[in-house]
Amino acid sequence: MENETIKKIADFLVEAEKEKKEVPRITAEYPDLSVEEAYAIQEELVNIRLGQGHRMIGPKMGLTSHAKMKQLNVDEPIYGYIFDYMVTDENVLHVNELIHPKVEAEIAFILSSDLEGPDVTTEDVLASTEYVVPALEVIDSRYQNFQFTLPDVIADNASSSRVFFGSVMKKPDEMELDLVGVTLAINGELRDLGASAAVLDHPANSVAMLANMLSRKGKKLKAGQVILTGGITGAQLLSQGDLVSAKWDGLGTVEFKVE
Ligand code: 0L1
Ligand code: MG
Repeated sequence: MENETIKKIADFLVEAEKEKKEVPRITAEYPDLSVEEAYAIQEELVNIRLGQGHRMIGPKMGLTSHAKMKQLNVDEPIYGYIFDYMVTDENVLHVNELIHPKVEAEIAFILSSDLEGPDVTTEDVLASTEYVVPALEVIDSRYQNFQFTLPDVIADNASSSRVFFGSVMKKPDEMELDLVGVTLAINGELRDLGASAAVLDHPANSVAMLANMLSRKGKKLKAGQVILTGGITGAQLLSQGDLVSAKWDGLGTVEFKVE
Protein backbone atom coordinates (compact mmCIF):
# COMPACT_ATOMS: atom_id res chain seq x y z
CA MET A 1 0.00 0.00 0.00
CA GLU A 2 1.29 3.48 -0.93
CA ASN A 3 2.31 5.86 1.87
CA GLU A 4 -0.20 8.35 0.53
CA THR A 5 -3.05 5.83 0.95
CA ILE A 6 -1.90 4.97 4.48
CA LYS A 7 -1.95 8.66 5.36
CA LYS A 8 -5.36 9.17 3.72
CA ILE A 9 -6.92 6.33 5.73
CA ALA A 10 -5.33 7.51 9.01
CA ASP A 11 -6.71 11.03 8.39
CA PHE A 12 -10.13 9.53 7.61
CA LEU A 13 -10.21 7.66 10.94
CA VAL A 14 -8.97 10.67 12.93
CA GLU A 15 -11.69 12.77 11.29
CA ALA A 16 -14.36 10.14 12.13
CA GLU A 17 -13.30 10.30 15.80
CA LYS A 18 -13.35 14.11 15.75
CA GLU A 19 -16.73 14.33 14.03
CA LYS A 20 -18.15 11.46 16.17
CA LYS A 21 -19.42 9.93 12.97
CA GLU A 22 -19.46 6.20 12.27
CA VAL A 23 -17.87 5.36 8.93
CA PRO A 24 -17.77 2.35 6.60
CA ARG A 25 -15.00 -0.09 7.40
CA ILE A 26 -11.76 0.33 5.49
CA THR A 27 -11.90 -3.20 4.08
CA ALA A 28 -15.10 -2.31 2.20
CA GLU A 29 -12.86 -0.23 -0.10
CA TYR A 30 -9.58 -2.12 0.44
CA PRO A 31 -10.61 -5.80 0.86
CA ASP A 32 -6.99 -6.97 0.75
CA LEU A 33 -5.83 -4.75 3.61
CA SER A 34 -3.27 -6.81 5.56
CA VAL A 35 -2.54 -6.79 9.29
CA GLU A 36 0.88 -5.32 8.48
CA GLU A 37 -0.68 -2.45 6.50
CA ALA A 38 -3.29 -1.92 9.22
CA TYR A 39 -0.52 -1.40 11.81
CA ALA A 40 1.14 1.05 9.40
CA ILE A 41 -2.15 3.03 9.34
CA GLN A 42 -2.33 2.84 13.14
CA GLU A 43 1.25 4.12 13.39
CA GLU A 44 0.37 7.05 11.13
CA LEU A 45 -2.68 7.77 13.31
CA VAL A 46 -0.43 7.74 16.41
CA ASN A 47 1.93 10.20 14.68
CA ILE A 48 -1.00 12.48 13.87
CA ARG A 49 -2.03 12.50 17.57
CA LEU A 50 1.56 13.16 18.71
CA GLY A 51 1.83 15.92 16.10
CA GLN A 52 -1.33 17.48 17.57
CA GLY A 53 0.51 17.70 20.91
CA HIS A 54 -1.14 14.75 22.64
CA ARG A 55 0.92 12.67 25.05
CA MET A 56 0.87 8.90 24.86
CA ILE A 57 -0.01 7.24 28.18
CA GLY A 58 0.86 3.79 26.96
CA PRO A 59 -0.20 0.89 24.77
CA LYS A 60 -3.19 -1.38 25.32
CA MET A 61 -3.93 -4.94 24.38
CA GLY A 62 -7.26 -5.88 22.82
CA LEU A 63 -8.98 -9.12 21.87
CA THR A 64 -7.22 -10.89 24.75
CA SER A 65 -10.10 -13.19 25.66
CA HIS A 66 -10.54 -16.51 23.90
CA ALA A 67 -14.18 -15.49 23.27
CA LYS A 68 -13.23 -12.28 21.40
CA MET A 69 -10.46 -13.99 19.42
CA LYS A 70 -12.90 -16.69 18.37
CA GLN A 71 -15.46 -14.07 17.37
CA LEU A 72 -12.96 -12.51 14.92
CA ASN A 73 -11.40 -15.84 14.06
CA VAL A 74 -7.89 -14.78 15.12
CA ASP A 75 -5.26 -16.43 17.27
CA GLU A 76 -3.34 -13.38 18.41
CA PRO A 77 -4.51 -10.28 20.30
CA ILE A 78 -4.01 -6.79 18.90
CA TYR A 79 -2.62 -3.59 20.36
CA GLY A 80 -3.39 0.10 20.20
CA TYR A 81 -2.51 3.25 22.14
CA ILE A 82 -4.07 5.37 24.89
CA PHE A 83 -3.49 9.14 24.81
CA ASP A 84 -3.85 11.83 27.48
CA TYR A 85 -7.09 13.18 26.01
CA MET A 86 -8.70 9.78 26.61
CA VAL A 87 -8.15 9.97 30.37
CA THR A 88 -9.97 12.33 32.69
CA ASP A 89 -10.02 12.91 36.45
CA GLU A 90 -13.75 13.56 36.59
CA ASN A 91 -15.96 10.50 36.83
CA VAL A 92 -18.09 11.49 33.86
CA LEU A 93 -18.24 10.07 30.35
CA HIS A 94 -19.49 12.72 27.93
CA VAL A 95 -21.49 10.60 25.53
CA ASN A 96 -21.89 13.43 23.03
CA GLU A 97 -18.12 13.21 22.39
CA LEU A 98 -18.45 9.59 21.25
CA ILE A 99 -20.28 7.38 18.73
CA HIS A 100 -21.51 4.18 20.41
CA PRO A 101 -19.35 3.61 23.50
CA LYS A 102 -19.01 0.30 25.33
CA VAL A 103 -17.26 -0.33 28.65
CA GLU A 104 -15.10 -3.22 29.83
CA ALA A 105 -13.24 -3.86 33.09
CA GLU A 106 -9.48 -4.40 32.97
CA ILE A 107 -6.28 -4.39 35.02
CA ALA A 108 -3.56 -1.92 34.04
CA PHE A 109 0.16 -2.38 34.69
CA ILE A 110 2.54 0.50 35.40
CA LEU A 111 6.11 -0.39 34.50
CA SER A 112 9.17 0.48 36.58
CA SER A 113 11.65 -0.51 33.87
CA ASP A 114 11.71 -1.03 30.12
CA LEU A 115 10.71 -4.38 28.65
CA GLU A 116 12.14 -5.32 25.31
CA GLY A 117 11.24 -8.47 23.37
CA PRO A 118 11.45 -10.89 21.68
CA ASP A 119 11.69 -13.23 24.68
CA VAL A 120 9.94 -11.36 27.47
CA THR A 121 8.35 -13.76 29.97
CA THR A 122 5.55 -13.38 32.50
CA GLU A 123 8.19 -13.37 35.26
CA ASP A 124 10.06 -10.52 33.51
CA VAL A 125 6.81 -8.54 33.44
CA LEU A 126 6.12 -9.08 37.15
CA ALA A 127 9.71 -8.06 37.99
CA SER A 128 9.34 -4.86 35.90
CA THR A 129 5.93 -3.83 37.25
CA GLU A 130 5.72 -1.01 39.76
CA TYR A 131 1.97 -1.22 40.37
CA VAL A 132 -1.24 -2.65 39.01
CA VAL A 133 -4.42 -0.52 39.02
CA PRO A 134 -8.04 -1.19 38.06
CA ALA A 135 -9.31 0.44 34.89
CA LEU A 136 -12.59 0.79 33.03
CA GLU A 137 -11.85 1.05 29.34
CA VAL A 138 -14.42 2.67 27.06
CA ILE A 139 -14.09 1.41 23.51
CA ASP A 140 -15.79 3.25 20.65
CA SER A 141 -15.23 1.74 17.24
CA ARG A 142 -15.39 4.37 14.53
CA TYR A 143 -17.05 1.80 12.22
CA GLN A 144 -20.74 1.47 11.47
CA ASN A 145 -22.54 -0.80 13.94
CA PHE A 146 -19.25 -1.64 15.69
CA GLN A 147 -18.56 -4.10 12.86
CA PHE A 148 -15.11 -4.72 11.45
CA THR A 149 -12.52 -7.25 10.40
CA LEU A 150 -9.18 -7.64 12.17
CA PRO A 151 -7.25 -5.19 9.93
CA ASP A 152 -10.08 -2.63 10.27
CA VAL A 153 -9.95 -2.60 14.06
CA ILE A 154 -6.14 -2.48 14.14
CA ALA A 155 -6.16 0.56 11.84
CA ASP A 156 -8.77 2.17 14.13
CA ASN A 157 -6.36 2.08 17.09
CA ALA A 158 -8.13 -0.97 18.55
CA SER A 159 -11.28 1.12 19.19
CA SER A 160 -9.46 3.13 21.92
CA SER A 161 -11.56 5.94 23.27
CA ARG A 162 -11.59 6.68 27.04
CA VAL A 163 -10.20 5.18 30.26
CA PHE A 164 -11.16 5.62 33.91
CA PHE A 165 -8.50 4.48 36.38
CA GLY A 166 -9.12 3.52 40.00
CA SER A 167 -7.14 4.96 42.90
CA VAL A 168 -6.01 1.68 44.49
CA MET A 169 -2.49 0.69 43.46
CA LYS A 170 -1.00 -2.66 44.39
CA LYS A 171 2.43 -4.17 43.95
CA PRO A 172 2.14 -7.26 41.76
CA ASP A 173 3.36 -9.57 44.55
CA GLU A 174 0.56 -8.36 46.84
CA MET A 175 -2.06 -10.24 44.81
CA GLU A 176 -2.79 -13.42 42.91
CA LEU A 177 -3.06 -11.47 39.68
CA ASP A 178 -4.79 -14.22 37.73
CA LEU A 179 -7.46 -14.71 40.40
CA VAL A 180 -8.93 -11.23 40.61
CA GLY A 181 -12.72 -11.40 40.51
CA VAL A 182 -14.49 -8.49 38.83
CA THR A 183 -18.14 -7.43 38.65
CA LEU A 184 -19.49 -4.82 36.25
CA ALA A 185 -22.86 -3.22 37.04
CA ILE A 186 -24.85 -0.57 35.19
CA ASN A 187 -27.58 1.28 37.08
CA GLY A 188 -27.25 -1.20 39.93
CA GLU A 189 -27.83 -4.21 37.70
CA LEU A 190 -25.03 -6.78 37.32
CA ARG A 191 -24.17 -6.90 33.61
CA ASP A 192 -21.11 -9.13 33.60
CA LEU A 193 -18.50 -10.68 35.83
CA GLY A 194 -15.23 -12.47 35.34
CA ALA A 195 -11.85 -13.48 36.69
CA SER A 196 -8.60 -11.93 35.52
CA ALA A 197 -7.42 -15.27 34.10
CA ALA A 198 -9.83 -14.44 31.23
CA VAL A 199 -6.96 -12.24 29.97
CA LEU A 200 -4.67 -14.75 28.27
CA ASP A 201 -4.71 -16.89 31.46
CA HIS A 202 -2.88 -14.13 33.40
CA PRO A 203 -2.82 -10.35 32.73
CA ALA A 204 1.00 -10.37 32.95
CA ASN A 205 1.00 -12.78 29.97
CA SER A 206 -0.74 -10.02 28.03
CA VAL A 207 2.06 -7.54 28.82
CA ALA A 208 4.71 -10.12 27.89
CA MET A 209 2.97 -10.85 24.60
CA LEU A 210 2.69 -7.12 23.89
CA ALA A 211 6.42 -6.59 24.49
CA ASN A 212 7.16 -9.46 22.14
CA MET A 213 4.74 -8.22 19.46
CA LEU A 214 6.26 -4.70 19.65
CA SER A 215 9.77 -6.11 19.29
CA ARG A 216 8.85 -7.27 15.76
CA LYS A 217 8.61 -3.55 14.95
CA GLY A 218 11.80 -2.66 16.81
CA LYS A 219 9.77 -1.14 19.67
CA LYS A 220 9.72 -1.75 23.41
CA LEU A 221 7.61 -1.06 26.48
CA LYS A 222 8.98 1.83 28.51
CA ALA A 223 9.26 2.53 32.24
CA GLY A 224 6.35 4.72 33.38
CA GLN A 225 3.97 3.54 30.68
CA VAL A 226 0.51 2.44 31.77
CA ILE A 227 -0.57 -0.70 29.92
CA LEU A 228 -4.16 -1.88 29.62
CA THR A 229 -4.06 -5.67 29.50
CA GLY A 230 -7.50 -6.50 28.04
CA GLY A 231 -11.10 -7.00 29.06
CA ILE A 232 -11.89 -9.27 32.01
CA THR A 233 -15.59 -8.67 31.41
CA GLY A 234 -17.33 -8.43 28.07
CA ALA A 235 -17.88 -4.92 26.65
CA GLN A 236 -21.27 -3.43 27.59
CA LEU A 237 -23.03 -0.81 25.48
CA LEU A 238 -23.60 2.52 27.28
CA SER A 239 -26.47 5.01 27.14
CA GLN A 240 -26.93 8.52 28.43
CA GLY A 241 -27.84 8.52 32.13
CA ASP A 242 -26.09 5.21 32.93
CA LEU A 243 -24.17 4.85 36.17
CA VAL A 244 -21.33 2.38 35.67
CA SER A 245 -19.79 0.68 38.69
CA ALA A 246 -17.16 -2.05 38.67
CA LYS A 247 -15.51 -3.83 41.59
CA TRP A 248 -12.21 -5.70 41.59
CA ASP A 249 -11.16 -8.08 44.41
CA GLY A 250 -8.39 -6.25 46.25
CA LEU A 251 -8.34 -3.29 43.84
CA GLY A 252 -11.46 -1.38 44.85
CA THR A 253 -14.19 0.19 42.78
CA VAL A 254 -14.28 2.45 39.71
CA GLU A 255 -17.44 4.36 38.86
CA PHE A 256 -18.53 6.91 36.29
CA LYS A 257 -21.70 8.52 35.09
CA VAL A 258 -22.67 8.76 31.42
CA GLU A 259 -23.90 12.29 30.68
O1 0L1 B 1 -9.90 -3.23 24.06
C1 0L1 B 1 -10.35 -4.10 23.31
O2 0L1 B 1 -10.37 -5.32 23.57
C2 0L1 B 1 -10.95 -3.65 22.01
C3 0L1 B 1 -10.34 -4.34 20.89
C4 0L1 B 1 -11.14 -4.05 19.66
C5 0L1 B 1 -12.35 -4.88 19.53
C6 0L1 B 1 -13.58 -4.13 19.88
O3 0L1 B 1 -13.70 -2.93 19.61
O4 0L1 B 1 -14.49 -4.80 20.41
MG1 MG C 1 -9.88 -3.21 26.18
